[in-house]
Amino acid sequence: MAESDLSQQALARLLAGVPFVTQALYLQATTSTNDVLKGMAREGAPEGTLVLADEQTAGRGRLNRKWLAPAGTSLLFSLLFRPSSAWPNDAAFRSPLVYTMICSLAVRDAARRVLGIPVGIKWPNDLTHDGRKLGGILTEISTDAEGARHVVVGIGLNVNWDPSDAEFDYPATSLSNAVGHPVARGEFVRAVVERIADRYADLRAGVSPLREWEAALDTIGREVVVELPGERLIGVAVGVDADGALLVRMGDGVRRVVAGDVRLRDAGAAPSRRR
Ligand code: BT5
Repeated sequence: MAESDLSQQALARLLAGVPFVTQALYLQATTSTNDVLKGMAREGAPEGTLVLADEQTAGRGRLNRKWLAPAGTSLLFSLLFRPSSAWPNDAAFRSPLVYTMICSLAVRDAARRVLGIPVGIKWPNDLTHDGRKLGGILTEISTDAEGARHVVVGIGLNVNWDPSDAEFDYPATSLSNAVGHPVARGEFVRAVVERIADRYADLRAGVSPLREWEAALDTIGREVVVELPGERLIGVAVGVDADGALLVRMGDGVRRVVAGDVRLRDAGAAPSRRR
């Protein structure tokens, strides 16, 4: 394998001075950055701890699905939030989805600013470019022994590899595919984390990301297929409610979808690939 462009020293240098980041740990290979950070959180790691790996042997998506990426090709990192109940709009902090929202919007901001490309969001946690999956977010909320909540957000982004032939549930792409040349991972991760810091500061000040996130969803206004356990819904996604649940208009009214996989009906993703 070619020598990685990231290292403990490089990461520390890149993230020095970025507000919110309190410590950054680089791992050449690990199981899952979410699992490592959850362990650190239990041991008292401060808010703003970041763990990044060049390779994961047990990278996870939602529902224990796998996140797969060849070593050194991607951005695979997790960030720790410790929401305080003293903050103004406490209710907003209780939903794990709000952290997914600010982090998705941050990736979108960074892609526009650093690379000049549009990134969409596929409800609830996928990042897309040109209708293909570019990355995903896994947000996990836990409670410490003392009862305090903490949130670990894991971000996986395909950067310098071509996943178009990979056997995933949904067609995939990468930043380098989107721009036609290799992308500097360090510069990109810094831009994403800076934007997360800004958006988290806004959240703490009581600004909800909900409507901006809704506007960024590829899904709205489109005919969608929603896969629920034992049920498949087909309808038009008309918006999200105050909790971020997807509202799908069907023949017999509007259904509220809290969890589930959503596919655009005309996206051409092969359902036969689903596990
Ligand atoms: C996600 O789950 O999309 C969230 C992925 C989060 C990964 C990050 S990496 C850093 C941190 N540490 C972790 O262990 N996880 C986080 P979900 O919506 O459930 O999508 C999972 C599905 O995406 C899989 O079942 C595959 O079909 C597909 N997939 C797997 N790897 C992919 C890739 N590199 N690019 C595109 N699709 C992929």
